[in-house]
Amino acid sequence: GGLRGATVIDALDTLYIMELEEEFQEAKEWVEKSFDLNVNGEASLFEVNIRYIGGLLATYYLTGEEVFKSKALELGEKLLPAFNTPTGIPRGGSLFSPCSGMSWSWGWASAGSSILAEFGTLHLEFLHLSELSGNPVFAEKASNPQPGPLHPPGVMNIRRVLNRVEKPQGLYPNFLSPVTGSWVQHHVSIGGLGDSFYEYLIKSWLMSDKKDSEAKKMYDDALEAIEKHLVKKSAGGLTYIAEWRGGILDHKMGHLACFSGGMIALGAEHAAEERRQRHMELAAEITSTCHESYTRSDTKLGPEAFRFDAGSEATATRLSERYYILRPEVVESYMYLWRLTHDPKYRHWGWEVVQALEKHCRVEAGFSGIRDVYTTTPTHDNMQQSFFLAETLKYLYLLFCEDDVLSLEDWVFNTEAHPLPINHTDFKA
Ligand code: DMJ
Repeated sequence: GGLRGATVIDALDTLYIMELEEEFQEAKEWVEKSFDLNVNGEASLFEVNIRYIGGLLATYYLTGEEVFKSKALELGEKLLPAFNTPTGIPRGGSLFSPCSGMSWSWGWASAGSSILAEFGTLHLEFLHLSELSGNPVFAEKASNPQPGPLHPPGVMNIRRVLNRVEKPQGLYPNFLSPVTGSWVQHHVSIGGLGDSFYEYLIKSWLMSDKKDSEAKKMYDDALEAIEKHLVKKSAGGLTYIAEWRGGILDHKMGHLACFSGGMIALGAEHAAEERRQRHMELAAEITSTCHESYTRSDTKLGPEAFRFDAGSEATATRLSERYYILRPEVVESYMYLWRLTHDPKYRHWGWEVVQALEKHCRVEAGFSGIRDVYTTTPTHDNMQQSFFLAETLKYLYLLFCEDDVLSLEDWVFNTEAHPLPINHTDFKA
């Protein structure tokens, strides 16, 4: 698609971790010789950040090879104009053209609004860009560089805007005006459009070696509101997280929302005793519900969205929601839950996914998404999403590795599963 080389760059750290040396060298060579920042076409700020910058940064930290660091920094610089809005919050679907260094957004992407999961999923990478370059501009506005244009505010400003705006019942709606800094409509979701914003709050705190208490408080408050208003139990006893539309619940969970089992477990690890136990249970229950969405299908792969209404329990009710595009969120939660509990069921569940992928998604040239998980002879969509190599296969691999391979003590995974080091106090040394 528009993201030229996304699969190569998204896969770099997976190749390295899996010790696929030949393939890694080939990919590295591609980055050195063919990843031309000036002719790379157009991509959204979010995609460029999580795929290209995240992948390059992680590979730099794993290998120490300068080429990955310098390409990541170069890209970071080119993204800065996207922050040039009245509030400093990038517009939704912000397009970025490395050639001109300009950014703009398609009107249709979000009718000019900013999307929570997009502007809320920059923090981890941008803090590393500032740390690596010694240039505060990515994190905060640099102090009046003279001469030259005034820099827009960096990524820390996004939090300030979010802390100022009133949250309905403590919840964060998915669309915000980049002009006024207020919410545009009241749709709340822990799945698509919202998801990685919550993930980046708890991971910002972890990445700072637990110093970023503002991020932790924002995460705790957001999760409390989610528990209070969105967490529900179905008639059949399955725990799920519903969506919220101006106060009305939509009893649906997207595949994307299944990452939350892992996130809540990760946060629970570091919570006070009473919360810790409650959140670990919640994480395990959500993960089990997502597993049910897989086991209740004919392919043993889960649909894009599943519902808990009109008699349905963790199954898709609409034709348009029956597809599976090699998404990682369910195995992501298995990996976290395995590492944090060592309950062998998570490895069993992961193995079920491996077998289903082999059976239904493997094609001659790689793996493909399928159009309907509720048939034993699904048709392929002829697409191998870049996150399949970046995330799905990496999380499956880590599920069966020893805990010290990319230990959760030392690394946080960005939302595309690219590992970034936790900033231990002796990190520089
Ligand atoms: C990935 O690109 C990222 O994890 C993103 O945050 C949402 N999910 C997709 C894969 O499903």
